Amino acid sequence: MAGAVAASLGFGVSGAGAEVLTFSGNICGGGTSCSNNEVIDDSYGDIAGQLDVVYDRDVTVGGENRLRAYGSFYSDLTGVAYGGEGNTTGPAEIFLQPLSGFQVTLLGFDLGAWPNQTRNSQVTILNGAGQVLSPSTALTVDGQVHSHLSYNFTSADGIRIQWGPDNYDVGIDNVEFALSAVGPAGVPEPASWALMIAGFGMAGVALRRRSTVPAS
Ligand SMILES: [Ca+2]
Ligand SMILES: [Ca+2]
Ligand SMILES: [Ca+2]
Repeated sequence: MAGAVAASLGFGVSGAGAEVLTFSGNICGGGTSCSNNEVIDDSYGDIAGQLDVVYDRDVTVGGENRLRAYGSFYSDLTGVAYGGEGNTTGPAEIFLQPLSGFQVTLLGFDLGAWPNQTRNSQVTILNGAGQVLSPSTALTVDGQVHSHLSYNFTSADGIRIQWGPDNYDVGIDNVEFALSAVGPAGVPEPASWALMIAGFGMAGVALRRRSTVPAS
């Protein structure tokens, strides 16, 4: 059932391929299509047992954990998520929170500006523990051609995408990420031990070789 729902939302459940949040389809009102400005379902993007996607229109205000959908007019994007209902104090956030045993890799996303106007915003990427992976970066988003940002951050704590304070006239789309299993912590498997021992042996060879190089 979860698989069928996920498939209908346009992303896969497993495998090596990237997942993309396109903010289109039946993702509002508990699984129906979105009117402009309608709240996006909390469940959109979630993958049972693997990932919870958490939306927040303003990380500096408690609660209000939602983003809203808009059909068009954010540059050349179709089906966009935005944060504010008017101006917000802080940035909006999409938190890609892997469940136990999984890690998430953020690959990129698009930003668009509403409507036909250049807009400014700031983007910060953090991991789930709040450590900054990409510091706050000022962006000018063209009103006709969207901006694409590419990343390659992986964390089992999750990835927080924050943009704002203008997250009302700057919307987000095509959030691309990949999920992968985290290896079990603790005692390595025998095969891993063999690899580690081989690795130590090679490190020893490298050290011996280096030590034979005459000092200059
Ligand atoms: Ca969710
Ligand atoms: Ca909030
Ligand atoms: Ca879209």
